[in-house]
Amino acid sequence: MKILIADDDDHFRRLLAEILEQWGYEVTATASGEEALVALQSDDSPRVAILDWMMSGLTGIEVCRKVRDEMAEPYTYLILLTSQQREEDLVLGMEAGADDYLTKPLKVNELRVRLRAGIRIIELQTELVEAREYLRHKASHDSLTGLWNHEEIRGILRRELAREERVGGCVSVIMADIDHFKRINDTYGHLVGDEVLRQVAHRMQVLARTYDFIGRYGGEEFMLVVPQCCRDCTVAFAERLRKSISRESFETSAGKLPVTLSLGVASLGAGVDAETLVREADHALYRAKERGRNRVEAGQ
Ligand code: GH3
Ligand code: MG
Repeated sequence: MKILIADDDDHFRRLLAEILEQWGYEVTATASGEEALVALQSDDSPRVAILDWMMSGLTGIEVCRKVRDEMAEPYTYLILLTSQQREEDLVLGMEAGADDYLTKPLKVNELRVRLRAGIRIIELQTELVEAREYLRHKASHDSLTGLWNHEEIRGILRRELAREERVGGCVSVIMADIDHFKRINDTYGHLVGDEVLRQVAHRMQVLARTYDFIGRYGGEEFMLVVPQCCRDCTVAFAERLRKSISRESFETSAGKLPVTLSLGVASLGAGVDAETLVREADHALYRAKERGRNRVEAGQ
């Protein structure tokens, strides 16, 4: 665990660093509030900081305020060091966002237990954030393919349409559906069908730009939201997707299986609502199926 210390008294700073290092902590020692703030705002910053209240320049209390105002996450546990024992000063320190305080001269045993309490809080907070991120991911992604799920991809489309309306330009939608997928399930079983779904998703992800969004719309149907790309550009993209699926058979536990995709493209300017765009893409997909599958069709 990394601990930051900030104290402009060289002797005290060195002493504190030595104690902490003896206890096995990795120490980042800084001699001013400004330096401490930079270190706390850097990537992989220490999650626990011991800040001297009185420093020339930015004081410990000001560092606390700035950290709380400017950095929501990851949470940093802040301990103020003070020789002022007046109660109102402590209240001020805690109100500025400090989690705890220690008074100088330092009592080593007290430092040890207070640090342990702080680290426990940081560890609990890390666990909570991880659990929240896991749930957030689970709620927005399809568990089989890892793509955005139905609700999320629709939400993304609405957001992208609202954004394009502000900045101008167009958002395109591709609806893509695996051809005769039922046959794969019926012939080789549902699990092989799942393998194919996962691999189709993966091949699409490889081709997409980082700002394209791919969702599993349902069953063997996918929806792609393609920002900043109008009709011709999206048709070309859909064509690349189609080829990347049909070009090479899929390696599955039942052997190599050929798979094809039919795609419908809709591309409309600002002011169009999500429903209309999806309906247009759906109609185009339907035409692609009717006209023989393994092809791309586009709306007007
Ligand atoms: P078309 O070319 O007209 O799209 O024919 P299709 O066979 O692909 O379409 P159909 O709608 O008849 O069948 C889709 C099948 O996809 C039926 C359903 O059981 C299967 N399916 C839906 N979700 C999953 C899934 O998560 N895993 C697997 N293995 N199959 C699924
Ligand atoms: Mg299908």
